[in-house]
Amino acid sequence: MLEFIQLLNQRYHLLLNQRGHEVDSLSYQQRIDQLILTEAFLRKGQWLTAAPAQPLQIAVIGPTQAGKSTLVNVLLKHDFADVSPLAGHTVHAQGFCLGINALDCQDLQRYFGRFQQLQKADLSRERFDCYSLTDITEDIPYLPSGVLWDTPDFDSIDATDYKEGVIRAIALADIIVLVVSKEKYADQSVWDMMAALEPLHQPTVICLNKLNAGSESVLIGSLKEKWQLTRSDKFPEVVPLLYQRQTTVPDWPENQRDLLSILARKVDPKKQARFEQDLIKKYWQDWLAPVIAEHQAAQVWQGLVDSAIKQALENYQRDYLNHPRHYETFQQALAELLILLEIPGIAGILTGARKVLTWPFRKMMTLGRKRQHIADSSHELVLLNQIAEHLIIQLTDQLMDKVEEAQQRTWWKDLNSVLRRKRENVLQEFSANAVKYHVNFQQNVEETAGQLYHKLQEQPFVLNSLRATRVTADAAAIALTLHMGGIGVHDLIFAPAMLTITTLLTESAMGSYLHKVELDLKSQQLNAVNQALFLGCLGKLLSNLPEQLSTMNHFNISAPQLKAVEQQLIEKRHGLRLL
Ligand SMILES: Nc1nc2c(ncn2[C@@H]2O[C@H](COP(=O)(O)OP(=O)(O)OP(=O)(O)O)[C@@H](O)[C@H]2O)c(=O)[nH]1
Ligand SMILES: [Mg+2]
Repeated sequence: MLEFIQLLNQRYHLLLNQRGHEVDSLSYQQRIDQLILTEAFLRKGQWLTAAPAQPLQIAVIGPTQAGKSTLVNVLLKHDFADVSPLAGHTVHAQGFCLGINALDCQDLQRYFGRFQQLQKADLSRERFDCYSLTDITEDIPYLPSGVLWDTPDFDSIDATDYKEGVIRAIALADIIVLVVSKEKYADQSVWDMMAALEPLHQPTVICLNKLNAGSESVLIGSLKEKWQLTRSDKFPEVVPLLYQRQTTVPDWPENQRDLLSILARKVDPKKQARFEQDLIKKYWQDWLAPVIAEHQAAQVWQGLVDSAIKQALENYQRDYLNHPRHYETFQQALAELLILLEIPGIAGILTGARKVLTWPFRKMMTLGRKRQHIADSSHELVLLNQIAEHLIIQLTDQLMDKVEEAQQRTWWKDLNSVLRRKRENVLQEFSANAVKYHVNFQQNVEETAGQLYHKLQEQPFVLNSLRATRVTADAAAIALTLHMGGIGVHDLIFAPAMLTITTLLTESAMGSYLHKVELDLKSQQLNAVNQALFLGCLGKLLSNLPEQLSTMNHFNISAPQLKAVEQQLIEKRHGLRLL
């Protein structure tokens, strides 16, 4: 799941960069933020799974200048964190280790991943993907042992540069200390953040900083209202911190001395897995909406391909299989039959050929060469290639229409370019496969001739009258010439001798059998063309085109890939069902 969230995040990033002007960039940015948070929270889960007994993590978070660093110093009773009147002063997550040693927290590097741990003094504004850990040896009355994090703000103009570090620190936290000043507590950014954090279920405390004496009850009431509008969990404890004109450092109230230790007892790392699910569940549909929209477009495309293929097959039937003048395959079977019969009357005519070709000529004429020659002169192949070309023209037109529609315009536009780019390849592959089909299908033609031959053996009268016909000999010679590459298949059909033979057989007692065998052959042919060429080649190549859309512009996460991830969500995670 972590990998999938990372992939989704990466695709959203690319898309926002590439197509920021076309997409709803605000909602894309929001989703990226949610994905960064989720990724960090899942990393925490992995970190906890690898080593469950981790020190408590408390993060002090809030908008800029709210007094986060000041509060960290108040809690630590010492000026460890740097404080400044300039907005966006803290730009790295800075951890202070209490009751534990920074060396015991080395494992945190696994959580922070590409973020590098540095000494606090080495943190620089040049590089944001760093964090620091500092040992605190003093005894601190307000804090349980663990790591107290000072974090950068999430609302200043520059905050986008170091947002990921803030989110990493926030997602890591077992306890959240939200610091807001009286000027900032109503800011949308604060409540957006609190809404985003709800599924993480972190015990929270709010520090209301820079208060004027006497104003706290009104502000706390207003805070509560905001909280209840934003979140469905209980309004947390508020610690009012009065503005200190002289010292610039407020005091932590004595009556809240144990507050953070009490909250620490509520932390239950065993619930992490369930909370991860809550988080993913909250956003899943929304994150995947554009992915699903691509799937829907791909389905529409599949529908267009399917009906174009269906149309192509109908054209093939109309213009070849059922066309009285174009259909040549059965004639070929008849030609094969004549050769099989080896009619005595043709012996003389064949002599010439036999002289050149060592007998038996059927063996000599290697199957492949003969078939290749027949394929080269095939009208069927010309027609099949025309049908494929027509199909692609038709689909290109339909794609143009789709580009005009409002839905998924870029997807269709890009698919159109992919089709243009791949058109020649598709046609070439189709053409090569058509030859392969045709050569292979000669096998069926020869089997059909074999069937007819056996049937003729049972019909001595027809056989004899065939043999008695002078024209039969001519036809056999023509058939042989076809084998040797002397004429094309199409010439065969129109050779008067062949026409006579066909008529003779059709009108004989073999007539209905002949008809049946012809229908059989056609149905095998229709099936072979459909499976090997239209579905197996054209259909497949065209259906796969959307996969070739650039991941710079499209999510391009396939439906099976998504299904596998959703399955993971349902199955794993300690038997809890998510979706
Ligand atoms: N006088 C006075 N100043 C305060 C008080 N609390 C905070 N400040 C001042 O407010 C300014 C900002 O405080 P910081 O603690 O640096 O605020 P921050 O939230 O860490 O700000 P960033 O790191 O920039 O996001 C500093 O100049 C502090 O001295 C207070 O109670 N009294
Ligand atoms: Mg600060």
